[in-house]
Amino acid sequence: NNLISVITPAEKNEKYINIALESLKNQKYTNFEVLVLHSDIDALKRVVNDEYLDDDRYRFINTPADIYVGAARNIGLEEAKGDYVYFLDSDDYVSENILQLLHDNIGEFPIIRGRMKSTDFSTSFAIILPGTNKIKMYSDNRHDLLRTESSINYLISKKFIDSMNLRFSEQFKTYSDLTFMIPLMEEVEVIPYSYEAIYFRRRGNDPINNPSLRQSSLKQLAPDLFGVYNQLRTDDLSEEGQKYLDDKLLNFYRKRLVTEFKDDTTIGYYFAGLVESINKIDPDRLNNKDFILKNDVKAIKSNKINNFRKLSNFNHFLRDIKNGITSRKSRKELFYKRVFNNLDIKDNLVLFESFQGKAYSDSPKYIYEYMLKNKSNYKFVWIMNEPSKIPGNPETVKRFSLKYYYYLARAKYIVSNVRMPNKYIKRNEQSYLQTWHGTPLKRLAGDMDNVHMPGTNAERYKKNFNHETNKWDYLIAPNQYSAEIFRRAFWFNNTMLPTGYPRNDILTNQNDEETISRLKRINHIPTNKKVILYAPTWRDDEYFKVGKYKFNLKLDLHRLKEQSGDEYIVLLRMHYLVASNIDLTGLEDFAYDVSKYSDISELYLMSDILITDYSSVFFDYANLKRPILFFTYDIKKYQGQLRGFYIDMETELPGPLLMNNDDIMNAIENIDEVTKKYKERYNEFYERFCSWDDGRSSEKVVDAVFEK
Ligand code: C2G
Repeated sequence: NNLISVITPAEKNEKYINIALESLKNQKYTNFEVLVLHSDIDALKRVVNDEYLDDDRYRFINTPADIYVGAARNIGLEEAKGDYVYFLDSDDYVSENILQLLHDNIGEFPIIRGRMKSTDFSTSFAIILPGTNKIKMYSDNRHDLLRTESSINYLISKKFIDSMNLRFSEQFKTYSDLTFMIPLMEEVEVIPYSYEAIYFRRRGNDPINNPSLRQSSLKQLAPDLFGVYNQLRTDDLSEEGQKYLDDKLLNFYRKRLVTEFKDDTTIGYYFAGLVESINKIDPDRLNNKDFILKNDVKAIKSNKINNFRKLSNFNHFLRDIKNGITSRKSRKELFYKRVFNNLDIKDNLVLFESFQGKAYSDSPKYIYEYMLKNKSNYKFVWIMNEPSKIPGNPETVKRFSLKYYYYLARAKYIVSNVRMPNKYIKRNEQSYLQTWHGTPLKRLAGDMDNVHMPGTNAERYKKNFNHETNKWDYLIAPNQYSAEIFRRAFWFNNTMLPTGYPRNDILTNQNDEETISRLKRINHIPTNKKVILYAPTWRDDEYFKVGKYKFNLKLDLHRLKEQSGDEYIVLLRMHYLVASNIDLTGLEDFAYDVSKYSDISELYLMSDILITDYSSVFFDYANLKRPILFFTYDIKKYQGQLRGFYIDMETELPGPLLMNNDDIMNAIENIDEVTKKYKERYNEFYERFCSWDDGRSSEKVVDAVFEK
């Protein structure tokens, strides 16, 4: 019965340490010790659960500050008393049979590996179905196991390590695992791999504020990779080892550096290191590689940076042309990048967009209308996918049309309420005003732990988001609460405009009978009944396809008609991302689908009661001080799994949480009582979220952003 030493460096991952330790506590194989390493071990112990502090199998070891993970693992190796060592990172966790399986199957081999799984759940433990413990043997192809570039999830004989005097190189922040694993692989012929022994790697951390090593900047990764490569890539290395390293270097060049070199000013930083490493590559390795790569390698080897820079620019030009020939979409992008972006900026040109060109609405609309009246020296262009009547008859362009790209490149000002496409290249002379589209209730961007939207994952989502927010020069904050959240969740360091929302100006300035009945008249909404507006949000995990979400109507409209049809009519307003059509047969003259109605602010004005859920609409609606009901039938799932909220729905909302149709019917029947009951909370809510909306928001924003 052998002792296993689990070595767990815990620097910067304090948040997850208890989960890692719990996964060890539950192990079927109990003869282990855990070496937890941290540079401030007392601070770490304060967050570790008592049960581990009281159990002497867990050893907490202080390390010097400012050492890299390789050095911490070396300290672990010195201290380990086990017959085997096993590296577990403190932000990951393992299945409860992992030590047992690895131990049972290592036999006479010096090393064995388990399987890796990525997860972005913070605590869940996957249930592993019982099955044959399939073992696969890696021999000539053992370097394939290093696709993860990692030393985690191997059970390794301690004697074997000691006999080789094997340690991690300590000078590299990233890639140090290879300095341990490559020499080790030289000394073994076969590595068994267990399919059933599962190690969970956490995804979904914030790649901007708290990057994992793998997510380090290219400025860190590239020199480290060159250094590790140079150290290991000797002539006595086996053919497999040499091939692994050469391919790693070439792939890194192709996948990461080539993209970086689109901006040719970055080349200088990497060039010397690149030359040194590329010179060591076996020329035969290039035989089956493409022509462009071969040419690049030749140019790098000649060590003339100016020649290489020219070649790199030319290659990017060729790639753009090649893409431009193959599709109309890329042809437009080619014009955008290579032609329009080289034309002068037009200083008086403002490009507006609301909800990706789907509507003439939201704060961009109100900023525009203010400018139309007060700034005659500007030219305005609206991004509109469908023809639409807009005051002042501005030029409109369809999103992703050639003209769209033209204006995207030439407008001095960009005003939008949602993210621009990733390919938007922000020019230095441009001013980008992001109005955003709501006070956040659901966790946003950098604050999200999990991402359950289709077609992306937490890391990619956050990186893309950060790429976007870096382009924002101005961001509007509707209230102090949002300003604080936006700074953090959007990684936003530019000018925050504490002005309230331009889209809410109308709620202060035109909350009068005349406007309301005029709006009702032009929209053919009966004026003799009261109006209930139902405006729910979208669900990340219910969708037809990327960007097209489903909505399952849970509100019983037939029952509502039965009960309150004499007094009320209902306006149904789906979120702009929802693509479901709602069936309203039998509900004529009672329920109206206003999902296509451009401006929700006008719907607010027309309605007497709002029903919503986790949508930011209630923060705006509260400006009107009219009753709000929350139809939160799926709050558990929504709050727990999908997003998480910034405020406590139970105690901070200006109205009741209603879980079923009975509650809804009841609340509507007794709306005056509900209003009375929530009066005080409503006032507090109003103070906190609506007090910046003073009817002059558009004016303040325009004064701050545009030339006098
Ligand atoms: N909206 C609408 N109709 C709905 C829901 C929302 O017109 N049925 C509009 C409102 O202007 C609302 C905005 O879209 O303020 C944002 O909607 P949310 O439901 O809050 O959802 P989301 O688009 O995810 O934005 O910081 C805000 C958050 O990012 C929420």
